[in-house]
This record gives sequence, C-alpha cells and structure tokens, in this order.
Amino acid sequence: MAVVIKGGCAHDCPDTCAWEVTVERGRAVKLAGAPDHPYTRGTLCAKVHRYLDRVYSPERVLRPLRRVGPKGEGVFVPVSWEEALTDIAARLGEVAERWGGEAVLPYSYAGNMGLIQYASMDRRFFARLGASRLARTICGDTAGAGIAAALGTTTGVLPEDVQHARFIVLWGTNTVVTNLHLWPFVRRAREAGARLVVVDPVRTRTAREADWHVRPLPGTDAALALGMMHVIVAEGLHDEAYLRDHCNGWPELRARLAEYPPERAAGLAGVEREEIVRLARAYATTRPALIRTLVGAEKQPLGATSFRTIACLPAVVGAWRELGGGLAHWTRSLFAEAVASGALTGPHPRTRVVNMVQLGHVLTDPGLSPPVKALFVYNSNPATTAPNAGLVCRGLAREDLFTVVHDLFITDTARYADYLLPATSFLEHLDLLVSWGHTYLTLNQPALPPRGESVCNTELFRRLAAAMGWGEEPGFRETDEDLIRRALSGGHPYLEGIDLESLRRQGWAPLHLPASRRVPFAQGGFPTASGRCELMADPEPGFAPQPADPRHPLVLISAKHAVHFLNSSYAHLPWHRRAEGETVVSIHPEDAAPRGIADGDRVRLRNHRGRLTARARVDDTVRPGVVAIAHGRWRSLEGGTANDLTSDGLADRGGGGDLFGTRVEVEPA
Ligand SMILES: Nc1nc2c(c(=O)[nH]1)N[C@H]1C(S)=C(S)[C@@H](COP(=O)(O)OP(=O)(O)OC[C@H]3O[C@@H](n4cnc5c(=O)[nH]c(N)nc54)[C@H](O)[C@@H]3O)O[C@H]1N2
Ligand SMILES: Nc1nc2c(c(=O)[nH]1)N[C@H]1C(S)=C(S)[C@@H](COP(=O)(O)OP(=O)(O)OC[C@H]3O[C@@H](n4cnc5c(=O)[nH]c(N)nc54)[C@H](O)[C@@H]3O)O[C@H]1N2
Ligand SMILES: [Mo]
Repeated sequence: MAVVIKGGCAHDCPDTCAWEVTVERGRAVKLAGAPDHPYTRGTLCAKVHRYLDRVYSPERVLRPLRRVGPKGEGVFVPVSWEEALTDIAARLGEVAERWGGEAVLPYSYAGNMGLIQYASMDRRFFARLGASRLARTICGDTAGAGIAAALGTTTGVLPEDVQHARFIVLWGTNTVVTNLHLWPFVRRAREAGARLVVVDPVRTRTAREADWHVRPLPGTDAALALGMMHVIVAEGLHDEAYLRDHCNGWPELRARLAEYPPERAAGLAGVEREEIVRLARAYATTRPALIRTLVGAEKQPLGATSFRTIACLPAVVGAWRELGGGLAHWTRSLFAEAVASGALTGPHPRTRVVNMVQLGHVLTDPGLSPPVKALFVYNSNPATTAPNAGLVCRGLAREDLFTVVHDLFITDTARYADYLLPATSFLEHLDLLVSWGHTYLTLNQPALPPRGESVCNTELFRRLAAAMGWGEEPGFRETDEDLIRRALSGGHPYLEGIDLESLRRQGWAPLHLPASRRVPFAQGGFPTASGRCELMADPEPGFAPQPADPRHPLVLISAKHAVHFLNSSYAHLPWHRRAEGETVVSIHPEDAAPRGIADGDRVRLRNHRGRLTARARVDDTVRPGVVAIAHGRWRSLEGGTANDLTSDGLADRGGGGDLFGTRVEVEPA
C-alpha cells in the first residue's frame, strides 16, 4: 500500500519547494513537487528531483564514526552513540574548563534551512556552553546591509507580483539556475509584453534567455547604477514628487550623480556609454519597472555599496508606486516578523563573535585568545564552501583541534573530523520551513524513519545536552513538536488560522499578508527610522575602483553556475556529478589568445592562495577580464575546488566576504 506524505525541501534556496513523497512498504519510491502549491507548481529543480539519490546513497553515513587515520584522509571506524557522546561531552567539557567556553566554536550554516533544524536546540546548547558566537555572514548579509540602509528592510515586491512588471532587471541573479520557481512569473510578465534585462558579467543560462544582457565588470554595479541615475535626472525622467514626499537625501544624491556622467560610469563599469543611456531611458520610461536581486553582486569589497546604490533606483523613478514595480529581494523578514524564532534559540551570553567567512584565519591565527580548540560543524561544509578553503583545511588539519562534524556524507570537511555523526535527510525528520524567496509556510513531515542510526540536528543536541548532564533542564526537554508549536504561537496576524494541525492537513499555508503589502511603498512608509527612503545613509551610494593586481589580472567569478549542485551538496553523487561534467573555466578569446590558451586546453588558475586545474572553454560566456568557474566541487574528488583561490577579505558592510573580487592568472597546464 502506497502512502503519500507532504513535506518540503529545506535546502538553502529561495524556492523552498513543497513536495509529496510516496512511500511503499517503508521505502520512498517517488518524490514530486506539490502540484497544488502556487509557487512550487508541481516541479522540482534539476538537483532535488533526484533527492532520493541522497536519501538512499550508499555513501550515507549511518553510524557514528571515530577517526583512525590522519586528519584529512577520512579513515574512520564505527562506534556506538554512547561512546561518541560520552567522549565528545568530555572533550568539550575539558576544552571549556581549560580554555574557556569561547575556545569552542560552532560552525553551521543553512545546509538545513528548516526553522528548527537550522537554529534551535543547537543554539541553546552552545549558549549553555558559553561558546564563541558565529557570525553567519556568508550569504546575503552584505546585500541586506546595503538594501536596508536605503529601505529599512530587504523585503520589497513579492515574488508572485513579478508577473505585473513590464520592465524586469535581473540584477546579478541567475534565476533560471538559482531561483527556478520565480521564472514562470517572469515568463508571464514577458507574455504580457515585459522586457527582460540581465545584468551579469557572465552570460548565464538566464542571460541567454533575456532580451538584453548588460555585462559590467564585477564589482562595478554601483557605477552602472549611478550612471543610469545621472541620465535619468539629466533627461528629467525622475519622479520629483516621489523623491520630495517619500525620500531623504535627494539634493545630496543629486549632487553626487553629477560626478557620474554616463561616459565616466561606462569607463568604470567596462560597458559602452550608449548602453547606459539606453538602459536608463528604458528603465525610467517603462512601467511597472522591477529590479530583482539576490546575492550575486554582494561578494565584493564594495558589495553593500553596490546594493544600496541599486536600491535608490526605484525611488528615483517612482517605481514603487505600482504593483510589480520597485525592488524584489527577499521575503525572509516577513517570516522573521511572524515566527517566534527567538524563543527557539533562546538568549546567548555575550561571548566573542567569530566571522564565518574568515574561518581559515580563525583556525590558524596564533594570536587568537583563546584559540579555537574545539570546532563543531553541522549544516555546512566549509572545507569546500568557505573562501580561502586551503587555509581552512590547514586549520582543520591542526592536531590540537578537536573537530566534530554532523553530516549525511563524508564531506571534505568531515574528512578532518575526530568524530563524524550521522545526520538525517529531509525525509527523516520534522520541521517547519520558512522561506526567503516566497510567502508560504511549509510543514516538513517525516516520510521515513531515520536511516541507520542517523539523528536530526535537534535530537543530536538534546543527546549531547544529556551527555553534558543538562538533560533535565527545560530547554533541552522540548520535542520537535513543542518547538514548532512555540514558533507558531506568537499570535502574529500573518499566522492567523495556521497551527501545527492545519499544516499537518494541508502541508503548507500562505502567510496572511495585508493587501497593502503588495505595493509596500506606494505612499512611502519605509521601515527606516525616518519612515522615508534614505538615499544617502551609510554606506552612501558611490563607487571607488579597486586596485589592480598586475600579477593576477583576471577577476575570478565562482558563482552558482552549476545547475546540478546546491553549493557543495550533490557534487559527489554520481548522477549529479556526471550531469555537470568536468571542471570548466570560461575565458574570453581576448584573454585566452595572448596566454596561448585554446578551447579545450587544460589550464591552471593560480594566485597566492592556491591553484586549480580545469578545462578551458574559450568563448564569450564571460566578458573580457573575467574568468568563471562553478563553485561546489569536492577537492577529494576533483583535486581542487574554486574556493582554493577565493579571497577571504570582507565586504564593506554586513560582514560578508569579498570572494567574487578574487584575482587570478590563468596559464596552460
Ligand atoms: N543550482 C543552484 N541553485 C542555487 C544554489 C546553488 O548552489 N545551485 N545556491 C542557492 C543559494 S545558497 C543562494 S544564496 C542563491 C543565490 O542566487 P543568485 O544570487 O542568483 O546566485 P549567484 O550564483 O550567487 O550569483 C548570481 C550571478 O551574479 C553574478 N555576479 C557575480 N559578481 C557580480 C557582480 O559584481 N555584479 C553583477 N551584476 N553580477 C555578479 C554571477 O555571475 C552569477 O551569475 O542560489 C540558490 N540556488
Ligand atoms: N566560491 C563560492 N563560494 C561560496 C558561494 C559561491 O557562490 N561561490 N556561495 C556561498 C553561499 S551563498 C552559501 S549559502 C554557502 C553555502 O555553503 P554550505 O552551507 O557549506 O552549503 P553546502 O555546501 O550545501 O553544505 C551543507 C552541508 O550540510 C549538510 N546537511 C544537509 N542537511 C543537514 C542536516 O539536516 N543536518 C546536518 N548536520 N547537516 C546537513 C549537507 O550534507 C552538506 O554537507 O557557500 C558560500 N560559498
Ligand atoms: Mo547562499
């Protein structure tokens, strides 16, 4: 007898799909997008439609493992949970006693983005231990800092209202690959006559679909936006009334625009003057005009400035006045308002804060006091996904570092673990899914019991708390259901009529947003301190060219260009790896010819951080001055990964990294 169980995908992705799992005789035999869900619309992406490959992979870690080989080799023996928990609790206790709780560093991200599996028991556990706090900055914080400086929020136009726009700029976002479920709304708009522009240094799959592809040099988006605004004002296409009634700082911004005539902006951004003029005119005169951003342009030294400058454009032309006009970025803040997530994590003592994008430095800095003596990694794979990953691995290789990893697979990070603990797949635990890309809550109901001896994150930290002797404390006694009920119990109007029982029946539910939320700033009302759009708040709109590096003259973009990988997830599964093919670096003919590189050659990318070999694709996928390689590959399988080369400097605001500002040289291998 087959049963169908409603759940959802907790990957770190804006689409947060609702799915249905068919289970026959205890085995999941089919997984499909929920057909009735207005955003999933019955489809899953190229990676997740094969999620059962993950669930039933013969490479799943099914028992606790203890390292027996050298760090990095991934040689383990199975041990009992009892033995692992007792030893881990003792080691964490020793470290905390000898070096202080701050010598313990949790490192997690959104490998599981579900509300309770992302952050609840784990946060309580590390707070109780007095561990260092991790600044989880690797994704979106820089963009958010820039946008919020102007708007007071990162939530503008809602994703389903993209269909009402008639001029759509996908600004540094690769929708077809990274945000597939937004695409039908873009397509609807186009069917109704919308023009689609993509702003990206790389000719992505999305750019190939667009009416117009603008390709600035990486990190120069602010110059492009300033040049556009200059033209808009010079031609009188700005919305004087909107600027007067709803914005602060217009005279100052206007004065600044004088410094960015289109010929100067064109020189800075590496595009033609005429293109900026045409783009400015089209944007200012076609309505409703929408700019869609995610995170592509944030990973730059001036990433926040890029986003805050882009965020001025809708106010300058009054695009916020119409349904579908304005800026569409995230929806996360809607859930943050509605869901009582603070009650899930609890308070944390004010211990030191460690920035995740500098993990390599943190683990290798001899001056750090106290040093990190115990590292606990879950929901993330920093040996592959953190910038300057070679340095991360050197840190992980430290003999005096006690490392615990909780994952489903022996990732490149797990190979360094002293203990590797088995984690459940999304089919094997309960969770409530919020989204950063749409406005539906989804209940992920377990379709299967945990495989082998795997446990979900909440259960792991309950068990560890018990091993530490804290098991009777109320915070560690709550079940996953308790946590979800607590999250939904705040009485927020967006959650009206939604509780665990209704979600169990329906699987998902839309947030009850007021109709006015769809045209959020038509009458101003920005959630800034002043209630107005802040055109000149910190960081100010502006642009400063970055110093050139003559030894490494090419900018390396290592974005999410792999359709079949989700960051490093799936990059080891046979079907996905085969579908993606070998490591390829795209290089423009103008850059390839002087280096003696022909299409199909083996080449080496190098800089002072590392090197990587790849097959050259010589064509105009990238613009001159830029090379591109997909991120996510496992060094243990491919011999290297993009982050071996990436910069681990910081962006200007928000704490995120500057990893797409990386400079390299490329030579025949
Ligand atoms: N298939 C797939 N989908 C994913 C993911 C994945 O790994 N694989 N990851 C998920 C995650 S974690 C996230 S955060 C989202 C991210 O979603 P996106 O933000 O759409 O993805 P990115 O690939 O980070 O960046 C988008 C584009 O920005 C371009 N870019 C780089 N630098 C610049 C710049 O300076 N200016 C401009 N204008 N463009 C620039 C890149 O070439 C890239 O094509 O995707 C999610 N979806
Ligand atoms: N070069 C380059 N680097 C990047 C980016 C880029 O575009 N280019 N993008 C950055 C961005 S935006 C992001 S978000 C990060 C993402 O970086 P990571 O957070 O490291 O993402 P993944 O590589 O998907 O690793 C998630 C891990 O969590 C595990 N996992 C999944 N579910 C669970 C669970 O329930 N419990 C536990 N314990 N583990 C689980 C998975 O098996 C996987 O190993 O990468 C960043 N790094
Ligand atoms: Mo991300």
